[in-house]
Amino acid sequence: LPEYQVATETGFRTLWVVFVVMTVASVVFTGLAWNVPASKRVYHIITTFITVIAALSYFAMATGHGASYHHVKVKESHKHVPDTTHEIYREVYYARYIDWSLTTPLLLLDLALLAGLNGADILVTIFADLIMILTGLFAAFGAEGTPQKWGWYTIACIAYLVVIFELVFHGRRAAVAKGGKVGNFFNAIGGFTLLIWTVYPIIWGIADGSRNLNIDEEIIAYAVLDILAKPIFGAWLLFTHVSIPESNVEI
Ligand code: RET
Repeated sequence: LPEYQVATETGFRTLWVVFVVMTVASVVFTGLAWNVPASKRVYHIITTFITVIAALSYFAMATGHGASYHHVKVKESHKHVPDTTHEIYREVYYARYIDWSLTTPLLLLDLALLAGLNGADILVTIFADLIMILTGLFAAFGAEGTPQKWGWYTIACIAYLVVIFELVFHGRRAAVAKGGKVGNFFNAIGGFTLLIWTVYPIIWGIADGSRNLNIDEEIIAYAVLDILAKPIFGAWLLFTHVSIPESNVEI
């Protein structure tokens, strides 16, 4: 009999909680946008898009949309029992990848505008980021026992290294050159971002990759990360931006 790995009550409750958090953050960020002149609203608008997309993605997952089954045949080498296979159907929330393919470029745009990164570097950063998320999606549905799954994962990690390289080298240099408090703030919020983002591929490896976390535990781990990476990151950026005139974006 195949084994089904699915969310239970705990998982669904967590998805609803994050949906509410993302919705409240979207309302608060919109309110903050109205309290600054239109010329200072660029970060507010980008950051509100991020939490709105997350709210939609969490609504989909909490109502049972946005997930598909990944079928895995695991070979078991029992003594005296040759070639036994064990079938697993594990839920994969592909809605996360749709969310991430839109929100991670927007998060990077927030950081790139703060640093004052040039157009070429912004394009490379966002291109590498899209490759990371889309190859991560292929990894999630990749076949085991072939190079496919971990091959895609490796490619995604290389793309992630390009994103890190852009932020750490070009981003920091541009931010420090802007003078004032921008350099210090970019180092702080950029460091926070790298720390949180780096936990995603680790959770992926333990949950989707090797199935050492059940679906509920996976939902909870990503919930904590998503709240840190979107509403907490966003609130920090918006409140600090208002007090640093050099962080203004001229468009
Ligand atoms: C995957 C798996 C493949 C390898 C790598 C990954 C990285 C994902 C990251 C996601 C960040 C998401 C954020 C969401 C916003 O809330 C796709 C998990 C490297 C870095 C910040």
